[in-house]
Amino acid sequence: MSRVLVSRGTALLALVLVSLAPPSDAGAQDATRIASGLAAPIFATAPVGDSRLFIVERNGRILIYTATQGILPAPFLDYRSVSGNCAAPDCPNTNGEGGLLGLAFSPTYESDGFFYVYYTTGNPFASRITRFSVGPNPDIADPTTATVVWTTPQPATNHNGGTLAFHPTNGLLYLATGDGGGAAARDNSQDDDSELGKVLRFDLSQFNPPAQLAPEFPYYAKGLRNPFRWSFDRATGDMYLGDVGEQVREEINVLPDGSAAGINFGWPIMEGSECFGGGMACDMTGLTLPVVEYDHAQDMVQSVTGGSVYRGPPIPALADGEYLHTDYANPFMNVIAWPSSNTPVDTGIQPDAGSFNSLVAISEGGSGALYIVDLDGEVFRVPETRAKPAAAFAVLALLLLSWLRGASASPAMRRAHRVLQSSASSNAWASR
Ligand SMILES: [Ca+2]
Ligand SMILES: [Ca+2]
Ligand SMILES: [Ca+2]
Repeated sequence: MSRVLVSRGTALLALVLVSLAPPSDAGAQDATRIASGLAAPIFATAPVGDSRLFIVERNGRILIYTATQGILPAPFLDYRSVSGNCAAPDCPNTNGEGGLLGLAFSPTYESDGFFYVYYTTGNPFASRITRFSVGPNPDIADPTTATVVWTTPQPATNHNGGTLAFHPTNGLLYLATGDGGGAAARDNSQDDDSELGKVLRFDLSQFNPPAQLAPEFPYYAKGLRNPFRWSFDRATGDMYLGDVGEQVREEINVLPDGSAAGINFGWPIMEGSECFGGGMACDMTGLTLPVVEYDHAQDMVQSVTGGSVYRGPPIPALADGEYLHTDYANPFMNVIAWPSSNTPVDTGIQPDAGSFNSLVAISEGGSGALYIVDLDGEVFRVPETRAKPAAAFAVLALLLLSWLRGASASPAMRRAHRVLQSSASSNAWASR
């Protein structure tokens, strides 16, 4: 095809596209940026029913956001080493994939004021759960109430997991741990005597400080590599675990509520549905495979960020029960409607300001609204509407234009490559 023909074809196509374009609803699918300029925000949550959003900064602060006041000037908690509120070696240690990684409010927070944080600390490196209490001012926690609940040694600074949460009804605190990090630590995930690479459950009614609390044994589930972000479906109690892969696959795993202890997610025997080896025979007997897999090369992914099931007020953007999730290296906004479908659907959600860069959480506020946390300093609220037809139309238009121009990759693919390349060198959660 000659240059002239391409040019005419492109112009003709553009005319056709303009004439067929759907009514404009620009911005309808945009996520609202609610905060920027934060210091490495890594998670957000709130007590059920609370209108405030508690944003966790990796270096050891927890900030409060409200719709009317924005980020409150005083942090809810400052547990950074520079604050004077913690003493080494208990302060959060941000080496490798470490830091203050998770936050969970007591199911009875309104009456007991307890909240629990998960962080890496110390020298030698360790993972820890510590309990705090809110102070007389409901927007300020009391750092002097720090009470260590549980600690486990970490063989390396990567693969520490990052999320802890209370089951929506049974009162137990759940934590998912990574394999510990480094090739030598992989076997921890299948070792029934190691707390690493597991889902652990804690019965806090048995907590008697200063003695630390042991998790349930045998552990609830095993065979995880680095389940950095996971969440409960608050309506069903099912656990959705994003498990960061090694060389070829990223995983979304579902652990149905009420499952007996002993679920084995397969690492390092399997990476996704492929044999990994890891010095172990590839025997799939009794293993639970992921419900969704992303392929590193084909899907331009590197490090899954498990998200949340939408159970908020009815909105057009997300159907009740859809699970929104993403990837640290390729910030897509996909949903699955498990268990009826495990085929990811692109929501087309984009930010209204700033950009999606290094997404480390899609988590729930107190009403069930979802928030997207970007480690580069931004936090977004998921929009109430989404323009599926417009998004589909745009993709179709881009594909047609690419074809006419003879391009080998779509703009979306090129964007994915660019994001992947720009983040590869600093991607803490995609360690290999
Ligand atoms: Ca580790
Ligand atoms: Ca697995
Ligand atoms: Ca950003």
